[in-house]
Amino acid sequence: MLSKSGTRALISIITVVSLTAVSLVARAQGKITGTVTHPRGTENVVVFVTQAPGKFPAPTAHASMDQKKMRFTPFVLPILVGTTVDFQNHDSVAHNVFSPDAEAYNLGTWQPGQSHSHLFNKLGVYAQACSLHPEMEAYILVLQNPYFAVTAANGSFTLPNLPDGSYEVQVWGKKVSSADKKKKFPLKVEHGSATLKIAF
Ligand SMILES: [Cu+2]
Repeated sequence: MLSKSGTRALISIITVVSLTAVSLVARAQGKITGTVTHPRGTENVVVFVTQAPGKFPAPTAHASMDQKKMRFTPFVLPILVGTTVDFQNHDSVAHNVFSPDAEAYNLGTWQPGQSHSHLFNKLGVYAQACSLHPEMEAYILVLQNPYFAVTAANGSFTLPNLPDGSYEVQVWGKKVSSADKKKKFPLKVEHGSATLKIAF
């Protein structure tokens, strides 16, 4: 028989062992990586799961789109529907933000150091423009689920961990034709892992 303190010690050892096991399992979680090859460029292409089962709560953390050195940064920003984006101005001149897409908004014009926010509640692609600097542009993609990534310059990407199963993946890029944007690529996740080659 164990004494009371012996039992308590044993329980804490079991707790530590099982917590370690849980974190090892989490670490053993695989990776979902891939590459996009497209004749018109592979950088700044959004790779996203078309439809994932379940409902995804709107994130409390805001995403951010900056205006810096007379450019929108990043050029393309994928977000989960329900996300608020903070539009910042880190230049020494005033900037404006508007979009002609979906409900079409104009957030106004504001000074360096200030920011304005917008909540994206509707799926779709929203071109971002500045009425003061017509050469400025960027895109916000409002998506159904949080499983998306933006390609690096060499076309590589890593998707967030997805539950095992079969999915369809699509891409969006400014230079990708509308026919190519409609193409769906199968993605099978097994033991948390998958490798995907998306070639056009
Ligand atoms: Cu501007």
